[in-house]
Amino acid sequence: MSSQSIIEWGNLTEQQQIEALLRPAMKDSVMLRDTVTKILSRVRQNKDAAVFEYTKQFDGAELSNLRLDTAVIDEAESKLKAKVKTAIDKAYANIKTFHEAQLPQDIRIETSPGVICEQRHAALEKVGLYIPGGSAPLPSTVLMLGVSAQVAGCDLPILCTPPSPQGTIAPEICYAAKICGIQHIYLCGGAQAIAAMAFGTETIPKVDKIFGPGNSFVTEAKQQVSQAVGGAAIDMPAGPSEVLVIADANADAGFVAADLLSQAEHGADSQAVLVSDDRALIAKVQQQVVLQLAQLSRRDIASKAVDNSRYILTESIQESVLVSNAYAPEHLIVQTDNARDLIESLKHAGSIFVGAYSPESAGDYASGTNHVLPTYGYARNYSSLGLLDFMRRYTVQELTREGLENIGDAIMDLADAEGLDAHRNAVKIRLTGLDLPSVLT
Ligand code: HSO
Ligand code: ZN
Repeated sequence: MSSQSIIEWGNLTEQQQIEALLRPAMKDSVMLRDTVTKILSRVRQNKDAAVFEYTKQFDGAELSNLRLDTAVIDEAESKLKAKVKTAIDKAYANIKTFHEAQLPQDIRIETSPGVICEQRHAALEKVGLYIPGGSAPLPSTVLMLGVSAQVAGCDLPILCTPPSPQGTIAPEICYAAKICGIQHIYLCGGAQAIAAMAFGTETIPKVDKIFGPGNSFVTEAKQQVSQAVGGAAIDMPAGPSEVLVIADANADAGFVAADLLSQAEHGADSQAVLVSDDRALIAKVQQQVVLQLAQLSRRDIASKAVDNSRYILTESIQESVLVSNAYAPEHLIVQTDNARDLIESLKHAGSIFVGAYSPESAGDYASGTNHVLPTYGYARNYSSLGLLDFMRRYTVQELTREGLENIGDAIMDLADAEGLDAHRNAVKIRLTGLDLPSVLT
């Protein structure tokens, strides 16, 4: 990263500025799409049999049952190190507190005399939570999705995660699921898991909405099932994880470097961007990155992401804010004097971490906010995951005769303006009756 050159924002043309903030192209190959389409249609047709086959092919596990025995879920707690259990419990409590506070208020209002309108909320009944496997098991993601489903009151939350070749999953995942009230864990991953949850199999129930991060196959599968007739809704589109740090001359270069690296270690395609108005600070961060990177157990992965990181020098912190707004980062860390004063002007970010003592890791694990966030610039138009994503809102209305009289003319005149006679008649027949020719017998 030290070899990474500093981009001087003010010297770039508008086009160069756009290019400086481009994400790496998401894999959108025909091969990826076709492979996923094939997996979806085979799971749709052959159900469990196809999932067993793909689990053998992709995860190397020969299973006799796709559902994890509930005894395994119950025993997981005894397999955890005490400090891990305590950490999961602490994170659970904070995430629950924050998500309980998000419970929405129903509305009941009389818009005109005799016209009652209500907005109510109901939990989605069946939700599917996807937890990726791979090099690091993610109990924190189980908590983010599982607590939300639990607090919302979803009846049947199910969880899919790929098994090891031995057909097992990490006890941390099982324990986190258990405290979120999840009894149904299925041993499958990838596009086949998304297909199974979207369409249902003999063993895996069909769900209404699928949540959770995943690799490019999972992301593509989520996109395809969300468009398929009889498929499932999805939480949000996803790309590689990313962080943008805004730091001024007084920021601690070691803190900033640690934050950039905590993003970089997620994957080779992770994005880490530093925007600062101070050239000396950028240089210090670059040195720190080199020093800290060398100590990381995942330095091979992190160094690939570090190679794609960007250091942008601006004229002022106000200009840094503009750069951040243009990039729309998933995570935004602000390490400047009076960081809180900038919040109002930071328009597009999935989650904002304010001040020197608010690392991204806090939100990733245990502060209480949800770590499922819009990536890839979607922070411009998508929300961070929250309780409402596990609910649907709907309306109720009730009019008295007086209520219908009060708004009847407006309804009938609008119906006339739209040329929709039957709509007008549905009011007229109630208020004055219709002049109909007598029925001939
Ligand atoms: N930073 C990731 C979440 C995560 N970090 C899980 C550690 N574990 C995406 O927000
Ligand atoms: Zn993270």
